[in-house]
Amino acid sequence: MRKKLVVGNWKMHGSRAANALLLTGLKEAGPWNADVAVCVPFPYITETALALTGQAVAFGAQDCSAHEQGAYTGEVSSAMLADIGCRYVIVGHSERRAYHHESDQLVADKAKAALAHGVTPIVCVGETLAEREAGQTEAVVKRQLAAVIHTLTHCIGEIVLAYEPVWAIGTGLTASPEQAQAVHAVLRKQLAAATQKADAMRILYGGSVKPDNAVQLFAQPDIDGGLIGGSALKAADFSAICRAA
Ligand code: G2H
Repeated sequence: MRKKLVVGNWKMHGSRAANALLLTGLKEAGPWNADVAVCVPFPYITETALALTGQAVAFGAQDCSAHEQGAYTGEVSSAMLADIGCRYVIVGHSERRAYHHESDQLVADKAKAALAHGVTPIVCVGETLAEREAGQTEAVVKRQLAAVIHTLTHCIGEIVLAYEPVWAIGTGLTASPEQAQAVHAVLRKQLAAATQKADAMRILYGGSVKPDNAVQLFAQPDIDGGLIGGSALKAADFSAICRAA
């Protein structure tokens, strides 16, 4: 039995004042049966860590460099994330693939760098609407995951995978539980061909998860929790989603 994991992806939202309110709300609402984490903008990680001291809510970042260290202006290494206590880092979110032209291989290299420092990468895969309509969903997510499997080899069992159909992100459109489950099953089968740990690995669903659709999504056999964007910005909504897991 896999323990569910719910991760808040704050994206580029927040301020010191707003974060303090949100984190206080979460502290009051928890604990939950699921594992819970928040991935926050870089400048707020340390303050988030302090606010969550003694709480069963982990924290992490939304991206990391594939490089170890050096002259990479603006980059943040996974060693730095480990140094400040990050448990997770999101890599390969579709917003980074689309707006920052991140390739499948770069995403895989970032996941490898994170694991090298004991930070668990939450690797995102997902198809665009055009790809879904062209019947390419399976091929696209399998290609994205294959790069990670090939790069991590025996460490693949250590990642968290997140399926986020691009057409469902921040649009209010959600994949139906059946649509999501079908892709999750494909991904788990691909993982099973690569590692004996596949059955223990968590595959999260992301894309307009809300309190009122979380229960049905999380009831699917291969959906092990969620990566939550918009609904992670309100303590009551995020907490309700955590309760549903
Ligand atoms: C997908 C998700 C969080 P939202 O990007 O990663 O965001 O829940 O707003 O669709």
